[in-house]
Amino acid sequence: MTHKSLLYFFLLSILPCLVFGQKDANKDESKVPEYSIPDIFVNLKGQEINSIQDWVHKRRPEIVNLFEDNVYGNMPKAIDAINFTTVNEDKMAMNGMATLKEVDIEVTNRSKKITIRLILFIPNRKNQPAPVFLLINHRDPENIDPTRKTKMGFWPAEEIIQRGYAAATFHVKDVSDDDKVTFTEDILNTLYPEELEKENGMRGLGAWAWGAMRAMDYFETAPEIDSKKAAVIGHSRGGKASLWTGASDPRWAITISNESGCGGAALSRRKFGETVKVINTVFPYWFTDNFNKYNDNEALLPIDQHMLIASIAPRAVYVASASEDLWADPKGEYTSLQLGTRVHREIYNMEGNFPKVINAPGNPVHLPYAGHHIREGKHNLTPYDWNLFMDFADKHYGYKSGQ
Ligand code: GTR
Repeated sequence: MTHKSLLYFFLLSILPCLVFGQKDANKDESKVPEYSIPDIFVNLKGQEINSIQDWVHKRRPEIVNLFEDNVYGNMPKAIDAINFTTVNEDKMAMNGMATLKEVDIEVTNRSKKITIRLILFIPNRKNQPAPVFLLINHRDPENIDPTRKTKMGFWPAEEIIQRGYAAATFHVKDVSDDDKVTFTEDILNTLYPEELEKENGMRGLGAWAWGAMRAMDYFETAPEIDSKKAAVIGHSRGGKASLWTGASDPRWAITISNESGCGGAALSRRKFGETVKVINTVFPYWFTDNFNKYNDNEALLPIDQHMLIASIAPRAVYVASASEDLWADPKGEYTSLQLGTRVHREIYNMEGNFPKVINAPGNPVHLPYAGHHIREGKHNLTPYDWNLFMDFADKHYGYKSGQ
């Protein structure tokens, strides 16, 4: 790591402690309050949901709307034009292993434009369209260096290519800066300014998910990519956005959340580690304004995060945690995965179940429709995590590495 990225990393990790005191957060299981969570299988009209029909037409759209109104904000659909321009191509990238494409995704709405730079490595060995992993990158751009002079474990693009997958990523700054003040730049001020006026309007995390969807728009046009085998992945705040992407856009075959915690995979009602109030106070620009109503009032939420996972069904979902990352509540993430994937099992009759109690580190659980692992160590996205995500994708796609 360079000095700059070390400093960035350091500031990112201590900022919440300075502002809100991670030390004061509840990290004691015995202090988790009694809570009861909303039932996935009963809709707002009180009807029982027990068929695929009802899930697809009644309950899933209702849940996605509840998340829009109360958590992540409206997801604008209006786009007047979208254009893709390859601005750089290197057919001999990574010592000939891959083709690098840097693609400008230009989106126009009401004559205003924004551009997202997609970085994409495609394996050269393949003679069929490659399945792809898209990383929503919120960390320093050197983590996704297209020149590969800097290589970071956060995005081990060489390993992804070696395993036969295309490696794609974009920086969230292209859609909405990860900053209290400047988050409105790019899509919010330019394409959808009306969102900023609404109490349920799009904010930062929603904008990042919107950006991931535009990458999918590109994959659908790219002959080298198998867009039906696309995984969206994010770490931490990026993992909150990746879950929201997979929940609201059914084009993703696999949705992966790495240590996404509060507002991501973890159940809000457990109040373990980061809470709704803390996250809304420290990051007021991530969630829609309505989410503030639930500060210290989680019981009032018409949803909890297990329903975000449920909204991904029947498509695959993977939740990963780290043993020392109590701020993100590994148990809350796991419980939410167990509960949310009831839709896979009970509506879609998919095989396999998660163990009752979270497995120890080193024992990933890879079911046909969902995966989980807990890594020994601290909050981070590492090659260890990536390799497990690829193991899961191999199995899920029935796809052999390096094929
Ligand atoms: C923390 C924040 C978490 C998580 C994390 C990250 O400061 O409290 O919700 O998103 O940042 O993105 O690494």
